[in-house]
Amino acid sequence: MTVDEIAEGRRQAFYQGIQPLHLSPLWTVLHAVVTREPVVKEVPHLWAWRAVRPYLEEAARLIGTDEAERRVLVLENPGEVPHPAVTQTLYAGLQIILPGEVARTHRHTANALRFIVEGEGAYTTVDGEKTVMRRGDFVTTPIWSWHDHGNSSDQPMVWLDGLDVPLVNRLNGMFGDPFPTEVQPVTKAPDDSWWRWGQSLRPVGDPPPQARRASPIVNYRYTVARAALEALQRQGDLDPWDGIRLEYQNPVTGGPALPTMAAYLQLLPRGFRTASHRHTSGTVYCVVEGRGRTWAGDVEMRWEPNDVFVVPAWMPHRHEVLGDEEAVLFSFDDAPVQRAFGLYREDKE
Ligand code: 1HN
Repeated sequence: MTVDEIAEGRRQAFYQGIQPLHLSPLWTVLHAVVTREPVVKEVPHLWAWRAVRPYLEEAARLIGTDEAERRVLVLENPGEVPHPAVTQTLYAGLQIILPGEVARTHRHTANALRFIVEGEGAYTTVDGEKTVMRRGDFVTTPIWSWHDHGNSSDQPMVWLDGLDVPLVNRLNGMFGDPFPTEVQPVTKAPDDSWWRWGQSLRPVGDPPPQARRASPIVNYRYTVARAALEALQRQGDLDPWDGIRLEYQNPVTGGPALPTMAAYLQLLPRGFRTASHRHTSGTVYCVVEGRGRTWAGDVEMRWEPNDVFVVPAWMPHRHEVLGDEEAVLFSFDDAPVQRAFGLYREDKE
């Protein structure tokens, strides 16, 4: 045996010796712990509406909301993530609710957002404010708010749910409660929060801004956000990486709509090709209008309306609009968490 082999043998014996004490050497793994840049195990993926929609319908035949509580098909990242999850920190799912159904009231410490993909006329009630939703509306359900859904229209409704469940679970922060009754009482007028906080006005006597880490606005209407994009498009003011991208703002703080998740509506003009960039936040996109393709790393994802796709953290990505229409994309990410702890970075090409 060489001197090196003898030394290695003594080390191996040492590692085995300390194992029963639940000790391990850092020096054998340090290079895998402190990497030059993030090692991201989630992968890009697209869920095509055309492929998924029939299974939502079938799910609706198989189970009612009374039994399921929330009838959702989870968008599971094919890479390595703590399931259910679409990225290391974010959860996404498609929820379907049929005419006459109710998804009973509960609350939890996970923050939730919804983006309406199909249908018109179902409602969500959030802490006493009932909002009737339409395609393209963006609805917030912040941490610990009571929420229930119902469909009193004559058509199914489908929306994209986005939650910070994987993050909350990693932090051992998940708590949840059922409400005493299936449907919570409606105590506020329709669009109450929109009139109270959504007009660059704020109720006198409101708690200080820092007390509202989540946006008080329940429903950010598509008609409003879309009109803003249209007005900006007319000015031709395009960001090379994002086209025209607006963030749904918490009007009280100027910060993100939810403490852990930011949401955006973005317009890419007809034929537009963005430059490539990457950032430490992972992003989930939902196509509202138009068609095109997105490259994330070397994966090409072709999209059309209602498709959902995920771009992992730190992966270079760019978009291209195809056909003769402009494109509108909704998206949400975990940038607020990244920023809160000084972790956010962006690389532009
Ligand atoms: C939830 O409460 C809803 O309220 C949807 O619609 C999806 C996924 C995980 C945990 C809670 C909802 C959810 C969820």
